[in-house]
Amino acid sequence: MNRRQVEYLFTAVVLIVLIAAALVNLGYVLGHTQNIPQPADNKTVPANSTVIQVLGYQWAWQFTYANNTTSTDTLYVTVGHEYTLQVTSKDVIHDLLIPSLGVQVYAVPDHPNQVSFEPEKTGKYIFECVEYCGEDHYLMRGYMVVSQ
Ligand SMILES: [Cu+2]
Repeated sequence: MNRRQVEYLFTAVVLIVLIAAALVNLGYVLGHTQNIPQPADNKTVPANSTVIQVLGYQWAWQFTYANNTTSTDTLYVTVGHEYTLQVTSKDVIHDLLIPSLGVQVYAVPDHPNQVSFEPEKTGKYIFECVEYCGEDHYLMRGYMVVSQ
């Protein structure tokens, strides 16, 4: 084999490896994204869902409930009831993560995002901002209290 043939062979082998890796990865991604809600159907509030307004700001989370009461850094919900969080921000981009629910939603100024969920177990669950948003970013955390 001359030098040119070796280069063709090397290029072909690399291409085959990359295409194979891409196909494996694509299969994995398609197999694991079936149940993720898409942003397009993320603007209508489901029937029987209670809306809670969520405002992120440097550096706290404020929750406003249907009866106009508010709480800061603690989210109060009831088990077995469906909620819709409408999330926005007063200043910079924040990102609300509630790991126990698998809920993560960006808080973007002038661009409300929403996510719906139904807590299934009572307890106290941590939530936090997972988008670096300034020097006291680490303080943007609190608890979701799920009561009976
Ligand atoms: Cu933040």
